[in-house]
Amino acid sequence: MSSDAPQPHFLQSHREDLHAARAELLAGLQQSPARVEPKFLYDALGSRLFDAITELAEYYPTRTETSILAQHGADIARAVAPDSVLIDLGAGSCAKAARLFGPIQPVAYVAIDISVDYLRDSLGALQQRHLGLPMLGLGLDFSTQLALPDAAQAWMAMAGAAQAPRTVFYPGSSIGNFVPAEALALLRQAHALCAAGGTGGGLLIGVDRMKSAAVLEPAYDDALGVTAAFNRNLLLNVNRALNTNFAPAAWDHVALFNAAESRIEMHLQACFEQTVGWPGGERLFAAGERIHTENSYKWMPEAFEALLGEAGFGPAQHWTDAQDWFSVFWAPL
Ligand code: AVI
Repeated sequence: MSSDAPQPHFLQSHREDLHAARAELLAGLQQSPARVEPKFLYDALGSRLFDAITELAEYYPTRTETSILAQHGADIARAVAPDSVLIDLGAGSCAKAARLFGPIQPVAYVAIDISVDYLRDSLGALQQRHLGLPMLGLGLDFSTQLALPDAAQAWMAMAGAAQAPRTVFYPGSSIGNFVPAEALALLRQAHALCAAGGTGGGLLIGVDRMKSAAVLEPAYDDALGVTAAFNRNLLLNVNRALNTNFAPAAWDHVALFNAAESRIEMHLQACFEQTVGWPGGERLFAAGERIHTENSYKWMPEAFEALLGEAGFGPAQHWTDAQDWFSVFWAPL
């Protein structure tokens, strides 16, 4: 690579607060039933295990969303404002957003993930394939607050995109990992983020739809046990953060469809009675007692459209697949 090849710009605005993470974990472990926030699923190994999940035959959301974006790319491009800044929430490998570059032709690309280190390689490689597109990698935990820091606004001004419409892209049905009230709060912040740009902006968001438990449960409890490993790995992450002595093999992976709440729940269930200790404390778990680790809400399209409206967006349109399993919504300002 020549030294004058364009390079993406990187900003890390999220600083991990270990003290707060420990306090949150301890509080959750002492609740009844115990719970650990799903963000603890995603250490480096957890992120790789999640990537493996997306390749599984049973886990339909990723490939279904990809097929919708490919099949309806031209319609999506007609809906999205031309010359917008593409702001990618939870960008990861940046692969999904990169597939939109052709159809929507953004003027700048802002990839947001909790860790900018995770973005460094993928965004660097992507920049070499799109030399003329200004790219910013931003380390931000948008699950707590979604707003661009001043340095990111300054970068957009330097890239000549301060007044450009903003297309916020939130794929993968990650919105489903929030309870509806939190999902609404995040969508309101996404609306404010779009509204701070030029006219014509909006939100392009992937949402998993309600379907039968016969399809949903295997998607979260696959035959190879990859999702089980993903769930149990959370315990290793907790051990590191809290100095607990969880033994992952002593916990069963449970994925169940809660029809009343329209969600898949993941739990870890104690295989036998056991005491888990940490410096200064311990908890006895009875055989069969569970730790709730994740919710994945499934939405009816009408209900999600109403939620977008409540968040301040204009009338949304959406595209789906042949089985009506997943929807990609365009919600304009
Ligand atoms: C990241 N998120 C949208 C995934 C989901 O489907 O809720 C996480 C996941 N959990 C188990 N499998 C995948």
